[in-house]
Amino acid sequence: MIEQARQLIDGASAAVSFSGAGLSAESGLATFRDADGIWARYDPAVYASVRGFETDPDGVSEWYRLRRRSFASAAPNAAHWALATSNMVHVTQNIDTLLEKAGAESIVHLHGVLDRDRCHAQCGHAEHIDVSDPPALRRCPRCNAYMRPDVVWFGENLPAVEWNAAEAAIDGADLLLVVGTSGEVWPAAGLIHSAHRRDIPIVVVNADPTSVSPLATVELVGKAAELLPAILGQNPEGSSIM
Ligand code: BV8
Ligand code: ZN
Repeated sequence: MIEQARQLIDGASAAVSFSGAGLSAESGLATFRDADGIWARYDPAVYASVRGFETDPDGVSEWYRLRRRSFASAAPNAAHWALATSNMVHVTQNIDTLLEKAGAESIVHLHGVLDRDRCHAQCGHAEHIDVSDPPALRRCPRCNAYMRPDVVWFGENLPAVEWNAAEAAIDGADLLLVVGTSGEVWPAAGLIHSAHRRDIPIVVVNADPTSVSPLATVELVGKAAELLPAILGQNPEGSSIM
């Protein structure tokens, strides 16, 4: 299976990676839907939704403050390094910047990033955040609405620029590498289905089978930090075997 995956990837000239929380799990960042995942402790309908924030802006801001601090100490794992040294376009649902830290170039964050705040009233004001020293709930200096993490909450549209870039990447891809996602969040998950309709090879790397499994040309069940270096032709330190 690893050999088959490697051959498919070696034969591609416009491969795209599509990743979720499982890519960053071995960097110590909790996933969403695993038993010890974030949503097991915090209901996403409350903590990652507009209604949740407007009901309890301080509680949601404090939750993101905790997550920001945990992001500050996280480092890329071998899976990030392996992806970074491939010349793929990286479409990710993750709001961490571990792919950037591993030196990956073309990255599309479908659900935003955690090192930026924006005005909740969308007046246009946004600020970079030092995740090692995250601020508490505060007002927008321009229009006085609340500032909130520049991430996409349930019930919010995805940013048009990123969505269009992701669709264009999938439309031009000749292979899709899906890593560490349960494929349950839409419209992001729909990108995997679009690739499947285009009949391009889909390599899935995931710790468990998911609803995406039937779409896979090859599915490798296991840890991304072990499997990605193997199928992208590097040893775990990230240097090429070739
Ligand atoms: C929208 C950002 C239009 C913030 C997140 C009913 C049916 C279908 C859809 C809907 C529905 N009702 C509502 C919807 C739409 C909704 C949705 O999809 N809901 C689902 C859950 C039912 N979507 C939306 O609301 C989206 N917006 O549709 O806009 C609109 C406008 C107005 C009104 C209505 C609609 C916005 C969705 C974005 C939400 N934002 N997060 C934050 O992060 O704090 S969601 C969150 O889920 C993250 O972004 C995360 O990335 C994403 C997906 O989760 P995964 O990354 O896949 O993580 P998960 O834990 O699920 O899976 C991890 C996998 O890794 C597991 O399979 C595990 O086995 C594997 N793994 C673990 N360890 C490893 C590993 N694999 C390899 N190696 C390991 N070591
Ligand atoms: Zn504002």
